[in-house]
Formats: sequence, C-alpha cells, structure tokens
Amino acid sequence: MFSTQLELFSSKAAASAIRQAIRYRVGLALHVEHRGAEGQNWFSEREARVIGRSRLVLLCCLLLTLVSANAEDGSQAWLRYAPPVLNAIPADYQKMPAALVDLDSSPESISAQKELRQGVQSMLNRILRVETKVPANDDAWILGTVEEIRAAFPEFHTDSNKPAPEGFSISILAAHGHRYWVIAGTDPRGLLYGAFRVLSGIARGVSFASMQGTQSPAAPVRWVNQWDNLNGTIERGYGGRSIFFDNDQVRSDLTRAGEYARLLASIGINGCTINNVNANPKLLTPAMIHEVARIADAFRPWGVRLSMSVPIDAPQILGGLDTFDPGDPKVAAWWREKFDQIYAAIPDFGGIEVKADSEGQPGPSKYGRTPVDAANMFAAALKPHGGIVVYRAFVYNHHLDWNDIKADRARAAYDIFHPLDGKFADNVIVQIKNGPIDFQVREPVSPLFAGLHRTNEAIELQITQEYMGQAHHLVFLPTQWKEALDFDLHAENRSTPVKDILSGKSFHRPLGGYVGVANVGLDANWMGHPMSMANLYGFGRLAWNPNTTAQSIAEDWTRLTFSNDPKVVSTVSHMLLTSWSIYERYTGPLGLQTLTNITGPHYGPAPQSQEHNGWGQWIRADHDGVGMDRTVATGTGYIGQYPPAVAAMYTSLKTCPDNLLLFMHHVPYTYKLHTGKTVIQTIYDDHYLGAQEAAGFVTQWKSLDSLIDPERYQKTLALLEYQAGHAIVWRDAIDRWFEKMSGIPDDRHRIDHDPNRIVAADMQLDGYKPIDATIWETASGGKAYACLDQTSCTASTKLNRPAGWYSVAVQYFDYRRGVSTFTLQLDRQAIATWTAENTLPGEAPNGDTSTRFTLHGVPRRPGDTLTIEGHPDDGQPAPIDYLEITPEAAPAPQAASAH
Ligand code: GCW
Repeated sequence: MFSTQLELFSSKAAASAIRQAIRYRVGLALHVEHRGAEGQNWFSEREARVIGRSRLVLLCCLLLTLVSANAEDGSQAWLRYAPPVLNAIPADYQKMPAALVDLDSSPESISAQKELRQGVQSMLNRILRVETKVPANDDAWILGTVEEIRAAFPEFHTDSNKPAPEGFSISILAAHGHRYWVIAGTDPRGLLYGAFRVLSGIARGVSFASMQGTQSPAAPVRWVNQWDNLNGTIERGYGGRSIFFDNDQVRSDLTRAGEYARLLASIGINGCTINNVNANPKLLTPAMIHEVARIADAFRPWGVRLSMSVPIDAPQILGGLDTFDPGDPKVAAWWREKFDQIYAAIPDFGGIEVKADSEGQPGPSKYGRTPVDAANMFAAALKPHGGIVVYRAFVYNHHLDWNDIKADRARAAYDIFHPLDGKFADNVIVQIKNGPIDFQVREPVSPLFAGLHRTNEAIELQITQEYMGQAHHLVFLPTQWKEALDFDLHAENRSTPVKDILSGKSFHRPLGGYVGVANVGLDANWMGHPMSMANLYGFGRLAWNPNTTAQSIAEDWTRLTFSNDPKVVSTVSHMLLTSWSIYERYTGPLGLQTLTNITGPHYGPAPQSQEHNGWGQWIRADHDGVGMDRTVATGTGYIGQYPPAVAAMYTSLKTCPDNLLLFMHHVPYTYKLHTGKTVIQTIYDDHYLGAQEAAGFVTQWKSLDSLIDPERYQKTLALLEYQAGHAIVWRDAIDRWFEKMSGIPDDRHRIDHDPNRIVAADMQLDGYKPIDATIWETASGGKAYACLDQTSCTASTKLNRPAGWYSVAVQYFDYRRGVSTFTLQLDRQAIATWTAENTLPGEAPNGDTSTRFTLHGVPRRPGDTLTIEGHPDDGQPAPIDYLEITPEAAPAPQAASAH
C-alpha cells in the first residue's frame, strides 16, 4: 500500500494536488517522501513538514490525485471551453461550417486554427475539418489577413471600417452560393485575436451574427511585466515561483510560458517583459540570451513579443568597462553590440524596460545625466532592429526628509520628467504609474500624463495585488483602472481623458499604451486567488478597449471562468464590482492610501509605518488632524502640477472629492465632509461598514454552492472567510489607532467594546504568556498570548450565556514559518482542530499574521467551559488574541470554516 502511494507521488500533478490540499485544507493528511524521482523538490520545506507530520488516510490522496486530472484547478482560466449552459444555443450555430481554411499559415494563424478546432469541439461537440483550399461545394470558416482574403474573394470588403494594425473583422460572406464565416486580421496577430473573440462569443452564447464587426486595439503597446528573478522567486508575486526561471537558469520545461502566452493572446496582449525591473545583469550574458530565446519561441505562436528589463550599469558590471555613463561612446557601443546579440537570437525581440535612479537602482544621475540621455542611448541602439525603450517614470528619492513639510514624493515624476518633454527619441515610451505614489488603494491620476505632450506615454497598472491583499483578499481592480482611464485631465483646456492620451489621440503620438505588472507564477491557478485572474483578464480588455465597462468585464469573466448561469453571473460580478470600494473602506478611505506596513510586506494594517521614514507615503496624522497638504498656497504644491481646471477642483475644499480629501489636504478630524459627517467618524464608520461588507462576500458566495465546481468553490470560500476575518483585523487596528491619535471616541462606542469578545488576558491561562504585539493596535491591549517553551498551553473561559447555538471565532496569529496546532474544546471535549499553516508574510504577532478560525453551530449551556489548546511548532508559539462568541439563529449548514 505504502509503495503504491510513493509511486503516485512521483508525478508533479500529484504533488500539486497535495499542495492544494495542504493550502486549502481538504482534510488530507498523509505520510510521504517529498522528493520527486529526479531528486527535484516539489514541496517547500514547510509543505513537507505538514505532510510529514500527518499520518492519516492515504485513500483521500489517491482519490484527490485521480480527481485532479480533470479538476477545475483554474489553470485554464477564462479559456475553459466548457459547453455553454444556456437556455438556448444561438440558432445560427446550426449553420456553422464544418470546413476550415487557413489562408495565412503564419505561426499565429496556426494557433488560431488549432484553437478554433479545440474550442468548437469542446464547447459545441462539432469537429472542424481543415482544408488546404476553399472547398468548391461547401460552406467554410476562412482565416486570413485582409489581403489574403481579398485575393481569394474579390467581393470581400472591409473598407468602410478597416481594422487598424493588429485589429480584425468578423463577417459572413456570401459567395459562389456558399456562406463563409470569415475572420480577417489586418495581420496574423489580428487574425489570432479575432479567433479568440469568436471563441469567447461561443462560450458566452453570443450568436455568430452579432459577433460580426471590426475591432482594433486602442494602443500599440499592450504589455505585461513580470517581476521574475533569475533564482525563480517573483518580487510581489503571489502565485508561486517563476514560470521562466529557476536556479539562475531558464527552466527546461517552458510549457507554462507557452500557456501563459496563449492566455495573453486571448485578451490581446502583445508583449511580455520576463524579468524584474530591479534587473539582474546576468540575463544579458550570451549563455542566458541563448536560453531566453527558448522563452521567445514559446511566446511566438501567440504573437507575444518578448522584452527584458535591463540594469543600466550592465556595461560596467558585466562588460568590465570602467563606466556606465550613457554619454560615453564606449558604453553606447557596448549596448549596440548587446542588442545585436539579442536580435541574432530573438529576431522579434520587443525592446527593454528600464528602472533607473529609483529605489537604489543605478541611474544616469551618477554621471550628471538625465533620463533622456539614458533612454536615447538605448533607443539609438534598438532603433535599427525596430525595438523600443520603455523608460519608467517611477523615479524618486526614497530618503526624503519627513520633517520637511514641503517634501513630497508625489511630485517627483512630474518634477523630473516634465522638463524633458519633447526630448525623448521616437522609439521611447515613458511608463507612468496610474497614480503619483505607488499603486495605493486610492490615488489621483498622475499629473504627468498631462505634462508630456511631445513624448510617448504608457500607463503602468499593477495587476498583482501588492497593496491590495496579496491574493488573500478579493479585490477587482478594473473598477479602479476605469476611473483612472476615464479621468479627464483637461490639458490645454480641452478634453483629454487619460485613455486618449495613451492611445496617442490627445497629443498625436505614434506610440503608447498599457503595461500591467502581472506576476503570474507556477501555481495551477496562476495568481493564487481564483478571483485574481479577473484582474489580468480585465487589464487585457481595457488595454484593447478602455471604453469597456467594468461591469461587462466582470460579467464576461464570470461567464467564461465559472458559468453562464444567471445567478452565478449576477452574484460573482456583483462581488467583483463592489470589492475595490469595500477594500478601500476597511483599509484606507478618504485618500489615506492603503495604511499598510510600507516598510514591511505591504500587507496588514500598520498606519504608523507611513510616517517618519524616507519613503514619502505620509499621511501626516497628529492629535488635531490628518492628511497631506498638497495645495500650492500652503502645502507641497503638488496640486499645481495639474492643468488649471483639475488643480482648481482639488484646491477648493468645496470641490475636492471626499475620497481624495486627505490626499490633497490636511484637515481637523472634526472637519465635515460633503456627506455632513466628520472625517473621524467617517473613518470609524467606513471600517465597520467595510468589514461587514467583506463578511457579506461569504454569504453571497455560499448562495452559489452547487452552481460552482467543488474545487474552486471550496478554495474561494476558504479565502473569502479568511478575508472577512482579516477585514475585522484591519477595522480594529485602524480605528484603535485613529481613536488614540485623535482622542475622539467613536460616537457609537464600538472600538474595543465588543460584547461578545473575551480577550486572552481575561481567560484562565495555563502556560500562555503575554508578549507584545509588534504593532500595538493589531492585538487586544497590544498583547498576544504565546505558548513559549512548552509543548502545549491552554486558555479557558466559563461563560454564563443563555443556552442556545453560537458561533465561536478564535483570533490567533499564523506566522509564515511553523505550523502550530489548535484545538477548541467545549467542556474538555474537542469540537474542532486546525493548524496555522497559511502563507502569510510575517513572523510575529501583528496585522499581517492575525487570523480567525470560526466554528458555527456550537451548542452552549450556561456554565460551559470553552478552552483553546495550542501546540507550538518550529518557532511559532501558537499565539492567540481572543474568542468571540456570537449567538446564531440556528446551526448553520456549514459546520466549520477555517483560516
Ligand atoms: O511598489 C514598489 C514595490 C517594489 C517595486 C517598485 C517598482 C520592483 O514595492 O517591489 O520594485 O514598486 O515599481 O519598481
């Protein structure tokens, strides 16, 4: 029996199934070697420990392994090609041609052809027959470029609405007594995008007739950035290790790179930067370039061009020159030669990303040079090959003086780049983060978009949820991005929405576009949270057409990812569409930014960390008031960087929107918003409301039980329950902090007056000892209770509550290392056991690690004793905070839920 199990584990699929089971608590426990046959480590040490520790049923894992072959693990994302469950299949599908002719035969058209055959067979159970010529006596699908189709069918016209480069037209052509379903691309990429559009239509039950029309992308540059390191880690990646690199090499198996490119192509993305903008020069060695060419090969069938981030000091570090001065001819010659080498290996190489003079990265300032000097040097070397330079405007001093009331990081990009407008070469694009700080939950649009009229511009959006819950929280970002793209900057006193600036329309620029930091990883579902892929999907849709509404993105994604069932579509899209505002409410409302630990992992609450440091994400809260004064008259002058109409709106307290008030102004806590409520009471109320709304996600999701496949249902449920608990951590921490800072109590006296809460300090403790929570506001009374130097500890409480059913929540801390075990006992009888094995970013009791386990339907009689028993593990001392015991109307159908 045991050896059979070991054989099972010598497959990666089995390893991944087990990993999912560990991560999402599928009640699995087993005993197994954690090394693969070829000596490769499939499990992290922590996962291996969980496996090693458990000794239960092997059958479970056998079942799991068998099931996983067909399981909905999220790997297919929105390209599942599941048979569409619809009331009625569109009538014109009956007339779908069986023959398929590809007039183009480029790598992209071969992909399109394969994809159509696969999708039609999988969704409609119809096999398409590939023909080499247009059949004389049959209807047919025709794939080709506009020119190729016109050559075969002189009657084919797209002139009235001609697709632009990379665009396509879908039409039905009647000729020779037959009907041809035509997908015509301006070029092979356009053709491929057209095929994907048809398949998305079929999956959503759209008739072929209504798919007809012409579409063109809004901008030529639609790229993703991956912040992958050569050692296989990913900066700010939450979906596992790099799909490209491992151990300072390009992975031998690039299957996932190809699958990623397919996903990207399906939403119109045409470029991918494969490595961290904090770039490692090793990627530029001849051996690595040779290896990287294999990634480009995996991308090519999908029309995705590969690009690289390069460190500006490579000529010195790698090339042995005594300088990397962009003004030095030998430096320029080094880069020319380097790009020649790259193009010899990757003829369709897209270009480079440059992060320089930013957060410790070397830059041209070392030699008294500007970003123009650096960017134009690269541009000249890339130009003969058709490559572009994407130069990031994320350049700022991270050693700002907090005591200087005029210092302001938000000003940096405009101050540095605006004077350089008109000086960048034509194949340079300046890449600007959507807001002036750094992907915070709420920021105004960067004024630099309006500050460059003679420079190509791209917006940088962060798809990976660095400041947005790191794939532990559901946060749908297209809602946020839409606000930025639609924002009218009124440059030159005329209408100039950001989306028109990016497309080149506002200032007549030839290049421009969209760059999204995606950071997918090797996890089966790419990004960690099943809902996070809605952000990648939404990024692609907006880069293609920024006029797409967030609602249609949410609905389409839900249909493609889960189901066309109307209840699923309305529930999931409602959850998605409300999630950003909810996250904003329980983290940092009123323009306070994310209020997370900015000197740490950017995850849990830590408002004080915003102040007294050089990073400049300050909120300037004191006893009397809060907010950064960014006005011209009395503040940092940042508002003056906007065109006059926008500057006037932000300057006046009357017109400054409440949701950016504290980004723009410093006001007393008692200042009344447009709602009539004070700033401080709004902070309190928003946090209570946000936490309540986050709990609502759980209820909404539970209404879909039976309508979603069990694997994704359970995984999402566990995450949403965790999020609901963590939203309470956020609420309590931020409200406590502001109450202490302002000295103004909540007018509803909720803060630290939780009638159902019993804090560990008030319990009978055996072995548990108080330790300081490293951020006081993230634990009751600033203390966690830890089980130190013992094998187990208990905390008990006797409660005289009326008899009835209750839910019992245990608030504990789950460090990244160690897997403590907890047992909850009712009158010494174990009623639940769970382990602290989430992968949260912290090693101490604080807002990153505070976690909740909730058990529903607990019966209680007056005088019962509730006991938490903690068993520490590997430096994680089973720390606890409090119990919360809430009456329940009746035992909930779901008995236990853990995180
Ligand atoms: O937000 C910050 C991130 C860094 C990142 C940097 C950037 C790649 O915390 O991890 O570095 O932005 O955008 O360059």
